[in-house]
Amino acid sequence: MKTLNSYNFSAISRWLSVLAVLIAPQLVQAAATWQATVGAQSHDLGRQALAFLANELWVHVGDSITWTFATDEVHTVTFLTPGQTRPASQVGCPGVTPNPSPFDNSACVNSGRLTSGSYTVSFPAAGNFKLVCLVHANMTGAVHVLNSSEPLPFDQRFYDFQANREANALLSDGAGLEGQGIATAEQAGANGSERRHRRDRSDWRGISNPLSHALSKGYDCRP
Ligand SMILES: [Cu+2]
Repeated sequence: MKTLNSYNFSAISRWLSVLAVLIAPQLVQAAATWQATVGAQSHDLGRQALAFLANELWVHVGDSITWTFATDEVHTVTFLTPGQTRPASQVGCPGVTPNPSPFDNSACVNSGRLTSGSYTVSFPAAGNFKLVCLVHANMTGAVHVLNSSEPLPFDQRFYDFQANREANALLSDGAGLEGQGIATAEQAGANGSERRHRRDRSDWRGISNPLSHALSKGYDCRP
């Protein structure tokens, strides 16, 4: 015969299992997918911004970033392994890698040459990773992957704001060259991008405080 105590115990343990199921997912930080864009263009297609927008992102281990392509100019999203010689865009890693692909420096990841669609890369390990476009030598970006215990300095809204501001700046750099042909305007975009990256050239490896690093680079943290 069951005692009142044993009924209570089984009822309590049932409730505890239900609570565990309800609470556990809240305790595990959900992996986020961040959004970024590859390049931008003026409405008349005459000016191209050759840049990753936003150019630099901080994410957590396990997060992904989806890069959207929406310009007539072809670009790639490529992560080379340390020391890997930069291949031609038609050659790639060699080749392209599946969408999505993980990147942790151990194997090259490459979207291939795209003008539309999107490409997603996940980041299973902490570290600082350089992003390149194999079509445009000066078109680079950076992804800082932090452990989940570390706070992220910016949210998606900030990156969207940053991306817009950067695109406008690069496209207006090219505006003065309108009428001299798309190649010249593209060059202006490349130069704009180069200027920006020269400012960014301080080595970002081993950053201990990403926020102050970002602030020191003049990022406006109040979108
Ligand atoms: Cu490019």
